[in-house]
Amino acid sequence: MIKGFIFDLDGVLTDTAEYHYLAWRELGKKIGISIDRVFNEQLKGISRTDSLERILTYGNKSNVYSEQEKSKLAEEKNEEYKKLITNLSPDDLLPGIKEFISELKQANMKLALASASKNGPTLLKQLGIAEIFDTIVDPEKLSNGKPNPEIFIKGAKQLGLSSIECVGIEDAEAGIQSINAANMFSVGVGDQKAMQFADMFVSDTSELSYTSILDAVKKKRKGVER
Ligand code: B16
Ligand code: MG
Repeated sequence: MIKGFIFDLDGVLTDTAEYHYLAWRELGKKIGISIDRVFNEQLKGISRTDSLERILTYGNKSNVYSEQEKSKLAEEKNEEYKKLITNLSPDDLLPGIKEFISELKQANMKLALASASKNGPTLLKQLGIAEIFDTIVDPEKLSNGKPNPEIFIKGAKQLGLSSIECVGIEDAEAGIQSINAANMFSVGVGDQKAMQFADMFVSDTSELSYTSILDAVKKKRKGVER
């Protein structure tokens, strides 16, 4: 029986991916690495420090900076990102999210946030949904980022639930891998190819519905029992 829903943030609740991209592109310019939107796809769901490593590898500069310099670069990117999200408001919730969350709350579902973003708590406040969430997994306390299942397993634990009692919702390939490895029902939003391993796929957040997800969970579990 499903009792909780665990959400990714960027790409599911709101579209901050564009701002992450703009901030990384800006930093890239300063260090002589040019990145585009295609490359940026690989950074979705990936932590700030791991994103920087990927960018440096991509630009053949992985051995150029000391650890201290790298943390300064990551900090610079975050300052730029924070500037870009200052005006984020409840109007920036992706289509249908407000209604979907109300539907879940009416059905007494517990809600957790499993975002790799250290800006998650601030973003939930700005989006006006901080009070609705029961818990937020702190990405600073994780030993492993997505695709490792740790973040979703912790989300379920913090809700006082087991993995099979939860549904995870993601827009990144690494995120779907993380949910599946946590032994949770996975719902993928967005690009069908990137979401190919999700248990259920919707192309747009406006298609998210509690009843259809529940039906899909039941269908999958019946198939397993057979
Ligand atoms: P921050 P999610 C992720 O959010 C983003 O997809 C990823 O691009 C970003 O690098 C990561 O958060 C860390 O964000 O720099 O704010 O700590 O998709 O896991 O909600
Ligand atoms: Mg995401």
